[in-house]
Amino acid sequence: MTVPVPREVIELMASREHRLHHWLWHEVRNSWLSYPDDVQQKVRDLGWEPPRPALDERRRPILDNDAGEDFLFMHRQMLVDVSRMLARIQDPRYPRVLVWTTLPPPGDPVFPVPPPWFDPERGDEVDRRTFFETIQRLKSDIFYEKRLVSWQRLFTDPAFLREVTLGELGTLIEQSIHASMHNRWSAAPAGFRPDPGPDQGHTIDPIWDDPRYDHLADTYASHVNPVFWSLHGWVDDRVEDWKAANDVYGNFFWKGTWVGKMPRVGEPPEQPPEEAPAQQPPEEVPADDLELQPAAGGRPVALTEHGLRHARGSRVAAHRAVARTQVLGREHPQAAPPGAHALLGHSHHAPSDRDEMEELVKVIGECGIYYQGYSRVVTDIL
Ligand SMILES: [Cu+2]
Repeated sequence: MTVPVPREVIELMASREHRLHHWLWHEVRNSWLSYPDDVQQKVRDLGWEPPRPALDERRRPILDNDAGEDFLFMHRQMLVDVSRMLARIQDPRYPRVLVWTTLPPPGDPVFPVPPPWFDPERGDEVDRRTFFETIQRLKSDIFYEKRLVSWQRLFTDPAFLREVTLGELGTLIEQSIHASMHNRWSAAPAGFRPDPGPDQGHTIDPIWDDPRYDHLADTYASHVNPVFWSLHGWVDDRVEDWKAANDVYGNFFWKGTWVGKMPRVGEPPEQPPEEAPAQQPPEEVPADDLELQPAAGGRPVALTEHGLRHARGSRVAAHRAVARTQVLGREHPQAAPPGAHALLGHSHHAPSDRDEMEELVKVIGECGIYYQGYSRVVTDIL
């Protein structure tokens, strides 16, 4: 993998604050209904109660509470933050997130599928064997052809998108194609991070904060890996497809906007400002350029009318090109709170924010209830 991501972006994503935030966000919304009352109370006291749990007591996905919107919204914020940072750095080798407009097929030179890996720490012998076989299957060509291609077709099909709420769509994507992509493109890590149980002193050892630890199958590390932004770019585009299929526009449609507890510094004003800040005029990009590099991130991109008429490809491509301009909307202060990773740009954050997250790790470590990362792929959800 040779995606030339600027070093400082990787280092920031690898910071302990970002790792803790992403890990905790996934942990509490997935495990909330499995926690005993006293643990729930401690999580609540720390300000991290998820308004919409993602899994029920039996750890099955909840489809009807809009938790899927939280999933889509929170990861959209992460993409916005990375995009903003890339826009600020302006490294010509990696000017913006390389969003996957379609999933890379087997043999893709830029995004090859790393070989399956074996987790020696996992459960008993049977567990380890089963898990290896799952990873092996997710990485196979046949899985791409049989599952990924059909999921991709389904989640981009306007007829299907009209049948589901955005919350249902988010959950279906999260549990199936999203979890599969995380595992499929994950490489063997140098080591397996243990849960913060008693042997770990109920904390996560700082050795796992090394920027090289970017294991795509661990929520403590996945967002450090550039493949994360590419695959979440694909996920994020489904929001725009859903909007197009359902005649929804603008950015005021969100019902699920939970991003975890936000840092206290740089808090936005309670009321949105009277006037939205002046937006930069969209940069015009010729259609051909857009085709060569369909990825767009923090910098607004618009096609000229001429470009739109001549854009090769279908109406869908034209729609996506237009939808991309709405990256502006994503940054509208009324539409979105600062990203979950609003620590970006705030080098002087309050130490208490991190202390709170460390405390929460301890609470979870002591109760010993964990979410099994992305390894639980639900293939029969649809
Ligand atoms: Cu995530």
